[in-house]
Formats: sequence, structure tokens, C-alpha cells
Amino acid sequence: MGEIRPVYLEDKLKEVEDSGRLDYRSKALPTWCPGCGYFSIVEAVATALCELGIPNENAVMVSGIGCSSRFPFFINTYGIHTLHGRALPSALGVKTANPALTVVAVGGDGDGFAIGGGHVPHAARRNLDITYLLFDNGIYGLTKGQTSPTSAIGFKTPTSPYANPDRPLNPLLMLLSYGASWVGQSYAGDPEHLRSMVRQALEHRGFSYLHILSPCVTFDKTHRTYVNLGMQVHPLPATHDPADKLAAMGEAMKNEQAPAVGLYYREQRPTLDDALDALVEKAGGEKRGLRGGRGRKLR
Ligand SMILES: Cc1ncc(C[n+]2csc(CCOP(=O)(O)OP(=O)(O)O)c2C)c(N)n1
Ligand code: SF4
Ligand SMILES: [Mg+2]
Repeated sequence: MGEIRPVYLEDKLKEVEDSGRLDYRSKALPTWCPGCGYFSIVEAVATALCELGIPNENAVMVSGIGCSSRFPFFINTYGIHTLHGRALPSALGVKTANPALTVVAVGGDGDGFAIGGGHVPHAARRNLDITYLLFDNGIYGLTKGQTSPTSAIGFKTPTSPYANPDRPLNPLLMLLSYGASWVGQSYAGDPEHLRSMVRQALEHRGFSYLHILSPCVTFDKTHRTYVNLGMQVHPLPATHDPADKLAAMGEAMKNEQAPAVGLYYREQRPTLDDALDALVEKAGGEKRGLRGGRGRKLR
């Protein structure tokens, strides 16, 4: 067994300060319940933006409504807190107006797959060059615990005391069939894995969808808890090939029993920006603004 060393708070604080990632945290402290999985998502995004050297002013966080959608307040970049379910069309507008920006849409399972569910297939199939971080706690947290499209059958919540009768959606399988060019899954209880997956999602050119399993510690005491997820979550098989879409779909189907984290699928293909540029060129127009690309510094 290796030597156990003490960790001193001053050393840890210095390490965090020296890393530069605090520059990506806003002065507003998160208002989430203590223990909510969303805290680790803020840290993962701030760290990934810092590691990629994306200037604060070149990144935009776009959210809908929900506990998860408060996210833009806590990251030191531009941000828009839009309407319930409307993060993706708003993100599309931002990215299309200025393709050089790093645009990140964030929101919950209710925001993304209930009221906003109609927008997801189109952002994916058009390969809109943004990252979509879906915070899946399997519940409507903000409105105090209604079941959501990803709640398990039989789940009792404060507002569903007779248990949820509905089958949950399988978001990974949906995103793969919608044509997302990057599909991955991570867990808020594994900050290192989450940071790495957020970074990879940001680096991808095209629509990157990261499904993040995250406990709602206040309204879910029985299902998506740290104890349960800690036992269920496991890595994708080492032999999984992210270029193989059918294999990715097979792995996504197994998720209904036990969630596997990692990169399910990745492909490179032209983005919506490419299609719009080609269209403008064909019509004899001028090319749209800067094309710095995502994850790169603008000069
Ligand atoms: C048009 C509209 N309908 C309903 C609501 C009420 N509402 C606010 S957040 C929310 C669900 C949030 O759930 P989720 O997206 O999973 O986010 P979480 O709070 O769990 O992070 C609902 C139904 C609203 N704000 N606007
Ligand atoms: S209600 Fe649930 S999702 Fe919302 S902040 Fe609290 S723990 Fe997080
Ligand atoms: Mg939710």
C-alpha cells in the first residue's frame, strides 16, 4: 500500500489558485442545495475551459429553466438564461451569428426531453457545432420533485406518491439515432472523469452531447442517489470502438439496466456552419464572420 500523506488546505487552495480555473468561476456562488451533483459540473466546465485556454469572452453558456439552468450565473463567461426548453434554439442563434464562439447549451432532463424535446433531434441532425450538457437527475428539481421523462418506473416522489407508471426515455439511444456526432456519458460523482469528458466534448467540432448522471439529494432519496449510482456506474468496455455506431447503440440499450460512462460514439462530418457557408457562397454572398473554431483562441 502507498504512503498516506496529509493534504493541507493552504496547499490545496494555492494549487487551485495557480491553476487559473478560478478565473472561469463567477463571483456568484451556486444556490443549489448542499450535496447537489451540479456543483461538480461547474468545476468540470471551469477546469476544461481553463485547460483549453478558451478566453472567457469567447464562450457562451445558454440554458433553459430548472435548477440546472441556473448554471450560466456561476461560470465567468457570457451567458443566457432563456425560456424553459429553449436552450438549443437560442444556442443555435448565438453560434450562427458568431461561429467563432464556444457555445455550450446546458439544462436538465425536463428542460431537454419534456418541454424542449422537439429541439434536440434537429440540433443533432444538423450537426450544430455546440456542446450540449444534459444534467440528468431523473426529476424536476426546481419545481419540487415531479417525475421527468427519465424517471424510473415505480419512482415515488413528493408530488407523485402513487409511483411513476411511465417508462423512461433512453437519451443516449435517442441522440445516436438523431445523428449527434459525439455522444458520451459521465457521472457528477466522478469529478475527474467528468472533467475529461467535458473537455473532449468541447474539443469536438460538431454537436457533442454529454449526458451527466447527477443526484438530486433533496427530492430523490431512493433512486438516483450517490449510493445507488456509485454501485451502478461502470466504464464502457475497453474494447468499445466509438467509430462503431451499432455497437454504441447496443451499449446504450444496456444502459437501461446499468449506466456505463465514457465515449459512446464520435464521427467527423460537416457542421451546420459549413452548410451555411456553402449556401452563402452559392448564393453569391459574403462569408460570415470569424472562423476561429471551438476551443481555440481568437487572434
Ligand atoms: C413554460 C413553462 N412551463 C413550466 C415551467 C415550470 N418549470 C420550471 S423548471 C421545470 C422542470 C425542471 O426540471 P429539469 O429540467 O429536469 O431541471 P432540474 O430542476 O431538475 O435541474 C418546470 C416544469 C416553466 N418555468 N415554464
Ligand atoms: S432541488 Fe435537487 S436538483 Fe435542485 S439544487 Fe436541490 S438537489 Fe440540486
Ligand atoms: Mg431534472
